[in-house]
Amino acid sequence: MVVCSKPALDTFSFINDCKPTTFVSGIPVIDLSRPDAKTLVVKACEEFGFFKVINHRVPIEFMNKLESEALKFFSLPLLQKEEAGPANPFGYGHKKIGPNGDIGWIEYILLKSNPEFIIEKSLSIFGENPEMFCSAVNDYISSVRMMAFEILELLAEGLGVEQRNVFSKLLMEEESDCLFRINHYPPSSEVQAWSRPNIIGFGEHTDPQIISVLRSNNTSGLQICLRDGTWVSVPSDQSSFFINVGDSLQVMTNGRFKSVKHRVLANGMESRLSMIYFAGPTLEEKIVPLPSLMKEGEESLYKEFTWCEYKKSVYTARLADDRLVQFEKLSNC
Ligand code: GA4
Repeated sequence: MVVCSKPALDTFSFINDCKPTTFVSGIPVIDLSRPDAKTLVVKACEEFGFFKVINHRVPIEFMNKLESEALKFFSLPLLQKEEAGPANPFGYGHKKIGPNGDIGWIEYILLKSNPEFIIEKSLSIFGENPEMFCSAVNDYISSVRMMAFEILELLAEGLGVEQRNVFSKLLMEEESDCLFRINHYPPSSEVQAWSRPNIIGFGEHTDPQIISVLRSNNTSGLQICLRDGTWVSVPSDQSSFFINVGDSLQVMTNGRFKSVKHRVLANGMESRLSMIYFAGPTLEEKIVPLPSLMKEGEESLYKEFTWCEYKKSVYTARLADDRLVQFEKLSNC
């Protein structure tokens, strides 16, 4: 668990300037078994860049098993957690997020999502007994990956694109750059939450990939930013998934969908545990608007770039930076 002495807390950021409204009914909820799911996902991506998914067919046992393995991992002594390697970017990290000075009230493990990589990391952490952790992560990822395919195919259908797998095929490539992250936000009551409310767990940012699939335990903390700039709290729901539109999908839809700015506050009495699957394409993939989505005469809002180029710029930026700006055609950057 992250141990922060009181003076160390001064280096963390706090939110003072927002009055989040909790809105339970406002967040789009998509029942994947409904025949109109394809229309609803498109609407949700246009209006929020974010939605909740129910009836997803990911077995609850996979979610529970991974949660309990993750909690076991985070309760290990710091030295053993560090056996997973420092998060540069893959491995175990605490407080530091990314390479450019962002910090949060958090510890995490960031992994490539392919089974070989998971086996390697599990071995370095758990030595002779890596099986439980390894199988929990792999079972969970393979099931969530199928759901991600389904959602991306619904999106293509809802957008009226003939090629149903136009987005999902990007993740199906063997070399696709999908990541998996488990975040643990320890209780901030340890450091007198009453006097320092709203500690930033994970600062505001958009996800660079196509979509991200998030599942958390029943501790709230996630907030999304609406189009009008209002921050709203997302009520937690451990049996559902939350989908974020990422920067790449914004570009592929030529701005029709917007990647959602989000953040996590760690001001609770209980720890928050979240697991996020980041669906990215191969490094060589060109991130460009789908020609079939362009109306007659419509031009791309963005300069052409590959996922590899975008990633490079992502890792030279700060978490909160608007990283797409430099790829916009009208930009002077
Ligand atoms: C945000 C989304 C994913 O968690 C992540 C993050 C990455 C990291 O933690 O290494 C980044 C962040 C994320 C975007 C800006 C850069 C890179 C931290 C950071 C400051 C794994 C990703 O792909 O981009």
